[in-house]
Amino acid sequence: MTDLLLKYFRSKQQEIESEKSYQTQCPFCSMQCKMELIEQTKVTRKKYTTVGKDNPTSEGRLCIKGMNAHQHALHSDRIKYPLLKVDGEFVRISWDQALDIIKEQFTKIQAEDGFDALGVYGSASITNEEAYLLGKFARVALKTKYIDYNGRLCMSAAATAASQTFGMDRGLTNALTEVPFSRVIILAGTNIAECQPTIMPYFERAKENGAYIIAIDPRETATTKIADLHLKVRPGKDAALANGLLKVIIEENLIDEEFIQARAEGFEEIREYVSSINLEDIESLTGVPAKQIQTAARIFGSEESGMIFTARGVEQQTDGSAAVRNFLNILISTGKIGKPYSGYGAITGQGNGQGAREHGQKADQLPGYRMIENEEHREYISSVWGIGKEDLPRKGVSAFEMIQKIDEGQIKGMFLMCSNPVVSNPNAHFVKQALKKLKFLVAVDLFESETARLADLILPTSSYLEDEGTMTNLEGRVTLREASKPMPGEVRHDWQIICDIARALGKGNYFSYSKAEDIFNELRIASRGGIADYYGITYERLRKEGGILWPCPDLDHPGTQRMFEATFAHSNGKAKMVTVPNDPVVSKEKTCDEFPLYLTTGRVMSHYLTGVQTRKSASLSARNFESYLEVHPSTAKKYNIQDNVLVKIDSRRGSIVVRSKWSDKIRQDTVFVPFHWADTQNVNRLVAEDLDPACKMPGFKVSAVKVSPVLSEN
Ligand SMILES: Nc1nc2c(c(=O)[nH]1)N[C@H]1C(S)=C(S)[C@@H](COP(=O)(O)OP(=O)(O)OC[C@H]3O[C@@H](n4cnc5c(=O)[nH]c(N)nc54)[C@H](O)[C@@H]3O)O[C@H]1N2
Ligand SMILES: Nc1nc2c(c(=O)[nH]1)N[C@H]1C(S)=C(S)[C@@H](COP(=O)(O)OP(=O)(O)OC[C@H]3O[C@@H](n4cnc5c(=O)[nH]c(N)nc54)[C@H](O)[C@@H]3O)O[C@H]1N2
Ligand code: SF4
Ligand SMILES: [Mo]
Repeated sequence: MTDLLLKYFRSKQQEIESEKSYQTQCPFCSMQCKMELIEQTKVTRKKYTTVGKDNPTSEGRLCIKGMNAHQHALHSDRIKYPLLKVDGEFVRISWDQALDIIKEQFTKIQAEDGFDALGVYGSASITNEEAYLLGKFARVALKTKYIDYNGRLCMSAAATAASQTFGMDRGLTNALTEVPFSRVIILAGTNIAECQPTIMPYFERAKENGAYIIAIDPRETATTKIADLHLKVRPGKDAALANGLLKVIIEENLIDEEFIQARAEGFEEIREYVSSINLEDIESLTGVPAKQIQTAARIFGSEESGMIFTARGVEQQTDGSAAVRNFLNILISTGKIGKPYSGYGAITGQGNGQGAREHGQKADQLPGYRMIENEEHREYISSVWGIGKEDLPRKGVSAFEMIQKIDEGQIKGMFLMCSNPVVSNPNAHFVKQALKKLKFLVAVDLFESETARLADLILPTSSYLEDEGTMTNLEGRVTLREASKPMPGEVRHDWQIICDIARALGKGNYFSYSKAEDIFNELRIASRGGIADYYGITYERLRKEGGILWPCPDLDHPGTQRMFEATFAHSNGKAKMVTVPNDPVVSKEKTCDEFPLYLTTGRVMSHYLTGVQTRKSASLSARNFESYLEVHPSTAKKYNIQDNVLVKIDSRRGSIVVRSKWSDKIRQDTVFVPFHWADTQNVNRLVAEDLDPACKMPGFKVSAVKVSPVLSEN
């Protein structure tokens, strides 16, 4: 038998004619798991296997998305040549033709309507080098103030909150290795088990070590399962819930008076505010029993170390940044920051969600987390770029506001790189109509996404297997994504495309790089002395050390494991606490007789964002091939909705049709729909366009809707 097996394996091995392997990192979430794609060429076909590689963050683990990422990258639908829309159909053209057309159209639009008639829409799924270059491209090559990116819909609330409270924003204040030793952990509006699956062992180890875990989510999820206490909050009520927790902590004297005195300001106003509210009101606002609020507050207040993590459940709200600040108030009141096993984490979303928010893709930002309206910052960056300070545009507007400017006719042309706003922005009908008004839209993508389909010109770009560059993961650890697979067809890297267009526009001398590392070396200088200082990080060090946590100001700096040990980043060194009202400044949509249910939106394990990539993967889409409505059985019965039938969901903006999925894990006043599908299943057709005034985050997590069966029984 053993001989037979040996013979069998040997014959199998002989079938393999050659084997190649490619080192890379997963193109999806912020864990940036390192992995290797093994390509075996057999007589008749190629076989691909992805394996995890050891590294300080994911420790060699991979989730199902990483394992199957090659399925989209190798898919026959990849765009391989520039495509021009002629009479409504895309036709193949050469790069020279594409660049000529861009030059002609961009020049014409700007000649007629000024530099700011062009907008740039970027992404946090591109490398640091590309994010940096796109910001420079908008300001130096196009001279427009209008640039923003999809991270606005993702990390902007947490980033604003951390910047306002701490004086700077690095997603996790501590390395993940501290999590297993923390005594109490709050997971607020985060579904790490499905969204960053390879992070879970850190929390499981914490639990084994006796940590008490508190989850805050309107639904029971794979993440809330690991919690000792689940606060099943009503959507959008996190700020009020945090006030309830603060009230108990302050009134039961579980605060760290010494820490507050030495390290923070604004505490007394909070003490005063919470003494004016009562727990019963918080209970009726949030739907969380007062007893549970007391238990959570007492445990969090009395343990010696503790951490709070937030993600989009808390943040994608019209008061998202304020709600996060209220959780930071809890952390500071109890002195649980800047110490071992204590700290804050905004669980970053996209692969380069951290790095791409630091180096100038944001409307008001310059590289190294510098600000475009700060005169010293303008001076420094214009000298790095070799332009006059007065030639550097001023600040523009946020991602969704750019869409509004398109609708109003102020922005006439757009350069879109690595995003699918028709599916990802709120009020999807409006977004589609607005984009159709553009005189000229260029989309750079791997595929003909729903938005690329609206473009006049699509430029084909390289995937994670082909495009080398750095990515900064959720810890703030800068990593080098090796990539060596040859590009298919006439595909070019995002950074090459930016340089090619700059050259066509006569700005080539500012964009003469021969490889990603050249751009990184310029970024190091541009970020030097800034908040997000990458100066001490080099490709050589990244290869040797496997990743470095910023800030890293010089070549022998080891990187920063834990933030705020001695001071916060405000000029007086103190954290700024702020009173957060129960009711937000921009009121959220309320349920009413016509729209009696709260709709909240989010993700499933097997799909990624607007699904353009994961819907191409057979293994992933087989797990969830269509969208669904998660609804409590008693709610479903009330509205005559059977399990597993088509349901129409209406809001004030529009309607969609998805399949019902009964679940007693969700609140009875709430329904949930994931956002990975397009067209008639695009949940953003239902979502309102109100923005958080501080950070311009849309309120993706609360809409008022009604549900009805598509086919009634009789
Ligand atoms: N599988 C998968 N993984 C991903 C992604 C993906 O698309 N698919 N996307 C990546 C990106 S870019 C991001 S930003 C992250 C997102 O990661 P998460 O923020 O963890 O994901 P979401 O599912 O959007 O929302 C998290 C949880 O918030 C809950 N929630 C909804 N409304 C509220 C509320 O009002 N309050 C509270 N407390 N909770 C609420 C939802 O029920 C959900 O369980 O994931 C990253 N990882
Ligand atoms: N209702 C609702 N809406 C949401 C959210 C929610 O929770 N609920 N979450 C929001 C969040 S957190 C996010 S991050 C946004 C994301 O929103 P989007 O940015 O619109 O989502 P993606 O699906 O990542 O779009 C990326 C596009 O770029 C392409 N692409 C992939 N890799 C590359 C590359 O390397 N280069 C280039 N040029 N193209 C590439 C992909 O094929 C795809 O078409 O959605 C937001 N929208
Ligand atoms: S999706 Fe995230 S957790 Fe899963 S393999 Fe990719 S980077 Fe790792
Ligand atoms: Mo995101």
